[in-house]
Amino acid sequence: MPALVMGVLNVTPDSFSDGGRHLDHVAAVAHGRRLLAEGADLIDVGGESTRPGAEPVPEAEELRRVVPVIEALAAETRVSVDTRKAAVAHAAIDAGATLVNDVSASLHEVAAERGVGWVAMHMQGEPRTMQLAPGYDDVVAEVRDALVAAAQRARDAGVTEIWIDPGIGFGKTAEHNWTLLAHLDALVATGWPVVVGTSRKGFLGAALAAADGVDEPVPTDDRLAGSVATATWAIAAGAGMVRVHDVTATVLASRLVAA
Ligand code: HH2
Repeated sequence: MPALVMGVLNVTPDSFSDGGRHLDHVAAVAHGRRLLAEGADLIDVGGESTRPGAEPVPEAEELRRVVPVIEALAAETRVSVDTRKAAVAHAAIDAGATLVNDVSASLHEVAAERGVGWVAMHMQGEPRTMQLAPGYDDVVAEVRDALVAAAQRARDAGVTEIWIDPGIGFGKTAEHNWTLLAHLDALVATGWPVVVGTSRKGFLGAALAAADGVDEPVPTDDRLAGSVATATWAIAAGAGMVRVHDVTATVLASRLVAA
């Protein structure tokens, strides 16, 4: 079966690649429908940017951003909620979300209580400060061991659908990101299904610029080739799901790898 493609829908003013584009609920739902028409298997709705340096969003504001959008889209497809807050996860589930995409890897009890799936993503530190000085002795082993421990906690709490995600760009240098991608097999070998999100991230902007011989990182909208190449790489290494902004090309890539 081809790897699942999770389409990103950020209902935020400040997300690094699509911030401000879908703040209005009507525009957000329309964009979610477009991602579905492009072949997304599920839509990941988020109301708080977790880009490096981002300030936390108050709970009421995050609820206001995501709940109406989830309500509309959940009638048409599977929806995950990208949040670090238990109250937002609960409200999203009430609105129809069936997967908690948890960049804090701490909401497994919500998933257990409500009988929904859970993505445990690895992050060193928190978004405001995570890129100041990320450090590991052995990034692959440390990320793997933290994720396996989180998955086991969730299983013990009663969650039945558990995904692990190395958290590309979350408290990691570009070199950490590339090392994790090069050794994704170590995550796949744990037996827990793996999600990977590289889409339009900064390390791709830098690598694409270097490939072109320029100093300035390639802007987010021009990172398609890097996003699809790394999603394809992740799928070939055994990832079961990729989280992407550019759905059409990634769905084709996923089908090609399966073929
Ligand atoms: N990356 C981002 C957000 N959520 N969730 C998972 N499971 N894995 C990821 O790699 C991941 C994620 C960051 O990307 P984006 O949503 O595009 O930007 P922002 O955080 O600025 O809204």
